[in-house]
Amino acid sequence: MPWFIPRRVSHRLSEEQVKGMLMKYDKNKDGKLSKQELRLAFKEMGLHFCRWKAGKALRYADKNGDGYINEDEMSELVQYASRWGLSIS
Ligand SMILES: [Ca+2]
Ligand SMILES: [Ca+2]
Repeated sequence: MPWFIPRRVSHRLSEEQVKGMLMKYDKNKDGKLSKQELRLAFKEMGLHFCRWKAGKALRYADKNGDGYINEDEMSELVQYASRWGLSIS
């Protein structure tokens, strides 16, 4: 399946659900997602090219430029990442 065609998901996840899932990957519990944490999250959600996508999503959503996704920036991240068809594995 070409990577640029979003995978169809049987049910749409709400933004809150996706946020909750992503925050489970905050391994060091600092309340922010680093690029490594994001990459792991994407990988476990079944995304291909997770390293590349994590970098792209981080650059897009990281509004204050600190290299991490905090709670405020999470909405941007979720909206951006949802185009890739996130799913619960
Ligand atoms: Ca973290
Ligand atoms: Ca940030």
